Amino acid sequence: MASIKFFTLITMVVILLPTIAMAMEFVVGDDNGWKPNFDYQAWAKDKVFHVGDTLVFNYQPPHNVFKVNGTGFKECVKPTANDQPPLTSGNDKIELKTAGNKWYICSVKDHCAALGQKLAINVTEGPPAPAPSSAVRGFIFSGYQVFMAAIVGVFIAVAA
Ligand SMILES: *[C@@H]1O[C@H](CO)[C@@H](O)[C@H](O)[C@H]1NC(C)=O
Ligand SMILES: *[C@@H]1O[C@H](CO)[C@@H](O)[C@H](O)[C@H]1NC(C)=O
Ligand SMILES: [Cu+2]
Repeated sequence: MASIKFFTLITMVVILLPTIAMAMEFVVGDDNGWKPNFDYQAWAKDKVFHVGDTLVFNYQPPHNVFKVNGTGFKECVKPTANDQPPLTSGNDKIELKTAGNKWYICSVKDHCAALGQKLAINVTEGPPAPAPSSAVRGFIFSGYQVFMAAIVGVFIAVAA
């Protein structure tokens, strides 16, 4: 009964898709990209960033992206050591791996200090709302997934 196996496979994909989709990709500034004279605090204000999400910085050189600490953000000072080079690709993706506050600046001229090319976000633990009905070893099962799994179970029971 290859068709049952195929159906089951497809259904499993449908079940798991929301899990994959839960990791969000945030394009910083949306269509404005990463540039001077844009209010990134306003952009970030109504967004919730979770561990596992990704920030995408789109820009034209010579802008860049330095990850800094709170002091570096406030004073627009890039890291002194060469061990933390800036991102310069113009399409930089940064995965948010830990919770807490993260700060990013452009170090070119006065873009950060005078022109607001700086971003501060607060990354929160855990999956986005709605809260999962159960969590198993880091795998999150939403009510939707439990529902779909139940349907597959019934189908297999009937087909067997
Ligand atoms: C912030 O970063 C700067 C530059 O990398 C460093 O010198 C400073 O010690 C850091 N401050 C804190 C509080 O970590
Ligand atoms: C960051 O978010 C966490 C969880 O929502 C909160 O407890 C914490 O106070 C926030 N930190 C700042 C500096 O806003
Ligand atoms: Cu810049």
